[in-house]
Amino acid sequence: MTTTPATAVPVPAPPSRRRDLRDAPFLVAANGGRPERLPVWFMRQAGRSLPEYRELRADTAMLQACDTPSMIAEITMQPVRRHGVDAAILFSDIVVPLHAAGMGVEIVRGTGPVVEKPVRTMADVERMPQLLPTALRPVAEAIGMLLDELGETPLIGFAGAPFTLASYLVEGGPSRNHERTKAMMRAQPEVWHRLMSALADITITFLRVQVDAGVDAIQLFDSWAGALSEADYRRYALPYSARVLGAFEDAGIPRIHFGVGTGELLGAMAEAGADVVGVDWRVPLDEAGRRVERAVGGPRALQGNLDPAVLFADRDSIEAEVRRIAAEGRAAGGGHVFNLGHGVLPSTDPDVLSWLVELVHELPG
Ligand code: 1CP
Repeated sequence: MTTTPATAVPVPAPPSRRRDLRDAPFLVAANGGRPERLPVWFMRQAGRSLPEYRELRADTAMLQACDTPSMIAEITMQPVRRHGVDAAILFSDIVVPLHAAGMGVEIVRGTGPVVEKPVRTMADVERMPQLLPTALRPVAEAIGMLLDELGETPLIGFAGAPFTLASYLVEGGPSRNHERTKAMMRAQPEVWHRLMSALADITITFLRVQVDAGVDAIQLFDSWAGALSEADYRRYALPYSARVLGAFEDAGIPRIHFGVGTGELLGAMAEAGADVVGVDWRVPLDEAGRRVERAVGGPRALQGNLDPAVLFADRDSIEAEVRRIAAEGRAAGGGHVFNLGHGVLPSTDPDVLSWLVELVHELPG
């Protein structure tokens, strides 16, 4: 480690240390190509189901772990070592940039993000702090450590999309129906648009720090966008996700755009500026490919889409699903990155995940 002497002169950002991994199967597929073997990684592969994660996190609060470079790097590496997945995803959370900006947010075990003072009025939005890139130094430092450790395995950076972040801020925590959020869109549209604009800025800063530090791809998680009709998505959410994705159009790395229950939104989410469209288990990949192609006039790579609950079935049933999804992914015509349709469920047997990686690797990309 080198130390930098204190100086009054602004120090320019170091040049990105991004590695040249263009032949890595994950990046070939994400860029629309056909690698020799089908690449696979799992949303929420870091943490959750791994005993080594639970042990490491036993005495450390989630956001504290996300603020500690050595912990970020170690937890990011755990599923790569154990399962041999084709990509690592940075260990962090979608609320980390809100916390780093100084908003009162905690991640409560067994619940998820909880916001101290929900954002519900124009005054609340105007009080929102800006996010300074320097507040994310631990994230940049962890990425630097990971680039050394990962070898040929690409690293995915991520952020929550403005709509999904807004839902946590407006509701004050996880929500089934997003009722206050949807009420704000219609009843206080000027507050809504100011909030979404502020969240797009925060999201761009969070991703910019990760891209400058050298991540090989980014994923925008709009986990709860599926709660919106297409018309509402286009009016109230898409412009802000498009602003975020557009900011990285020339970054030279694939941009993955994912949501849950977004079968009706796949075309609109591709239009927002995705190189890879994430698909949950409700729509077969060949049909998802048709919806995306109709919207943007050409194929896009797809990521997905095994139902995470299928991993609790017997191995023959899992294998049948994997082969069906691989065939549908090939039929879709763009690249295919194998993944689950949503995150790994916490009680998933890690040995099943390792076996699944071996199985997917036997299939052509
Ligand atoms: O693979 C990984 O685990 C990488 C790290 C990661 C990612 C990509 C975490 C760690 N969180 C996320 C994204 C995230 N966080 C999303 C988008 C992805 C998705 O839809 O699953 C969302 C919606 C959150 C918000 C969040 N954070 C929830 C969901 C709550 C709800 O509204 O249902 C929860 C439970 C958390 C806490 C959290 N984040 C990550 C972990 C490992 C945990 C559990 C913390 C613990 O161990 O107590």
